[in-house]
Amino acid sequence: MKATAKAHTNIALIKYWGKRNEAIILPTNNSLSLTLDGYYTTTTVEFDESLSQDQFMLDEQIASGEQYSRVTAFLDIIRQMAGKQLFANVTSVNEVPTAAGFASSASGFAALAAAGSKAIGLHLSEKELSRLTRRGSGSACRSIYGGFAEWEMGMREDGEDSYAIPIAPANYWDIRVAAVVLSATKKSVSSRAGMRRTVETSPFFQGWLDSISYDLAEIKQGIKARDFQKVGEIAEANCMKMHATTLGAKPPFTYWHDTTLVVMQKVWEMRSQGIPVYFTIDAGPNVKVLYLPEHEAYIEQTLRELQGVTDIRLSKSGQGITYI
Ligand code: 2P0
Repeated sequence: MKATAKAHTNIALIKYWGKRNEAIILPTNNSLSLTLDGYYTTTTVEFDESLSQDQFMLDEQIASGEQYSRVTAFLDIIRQMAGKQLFANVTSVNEVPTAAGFASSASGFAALAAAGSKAIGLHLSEKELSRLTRRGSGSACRSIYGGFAEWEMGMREDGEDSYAIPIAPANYWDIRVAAVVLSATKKSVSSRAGMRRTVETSPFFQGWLDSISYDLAEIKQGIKARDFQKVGEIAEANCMKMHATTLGAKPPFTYWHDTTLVVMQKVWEMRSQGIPVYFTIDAGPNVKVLYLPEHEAYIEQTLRELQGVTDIRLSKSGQGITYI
């Protein structure tokens, strides 16, 4: 009744932004991501008849509050699926530095779903595992797969058709991502709250939704042809549209800081000099820069010299779920 799984985080190139059902996490649009090799969570789950409640150790500390309640609520789903009323010992170790601005919830829930479902004796297919993982955190359902993955939003109210599918494995194409760490630390609107406010109040939200099918079709063509310029252009434009929805919200908000714009402008400047380099930004101020290996040294050096940039973390395409 014990299992250990490792899952990597992912960066969305076509963003998940908006829910049609918050309780079971159903999105308003498909999204597409690249799983990253450097950032992962390793989780062990052991169901134990002698326990009277779940225990959750995160990075060698006893977790409480929202972190604990999200884990127990997720274990409840696993218990219900298995028809077993057993509590569990959960131990998670994150190798997702929060400073780099990657969500540990993606790797965290993917690892928890994989370890938890295996430990309790469920034999889930990858599709079933992705669908389960979605209930913990939406973006996590894409981390079941390595390389490029697409989360199909589905149409059903019960979420049975909302899960990720693999698009191309990690070794298909060596695309690199540099996470630009900024010194700014001001706490921003959480992605859950930001999504909700945007869906409910932004007149730009419909425009965002209307643009998704074109962006998805184009980026998938770009991936198929290994056309970096096409993939980069679409990913950057999609990110800009997502962030534009927040400016139209009531009250308006943005995840960008002054240094966010400095990095964006530097990427545009390098591009004007003929270097194929693009960016994407999630629900935070940090910028993720996309490039090909041959430009790594120059891009890293250029970004490091910017004022307000404290670190650059380089990453490659990563693997899907593994069991240890
Ligand atoms: C994404 N983000 O596609 C988008 C882009 C942030 C910006 O998924 O409420 O933590 O747990 O489903 O997955 C962040 O939202 O939200 C996110 P929940 P999640 O990666």
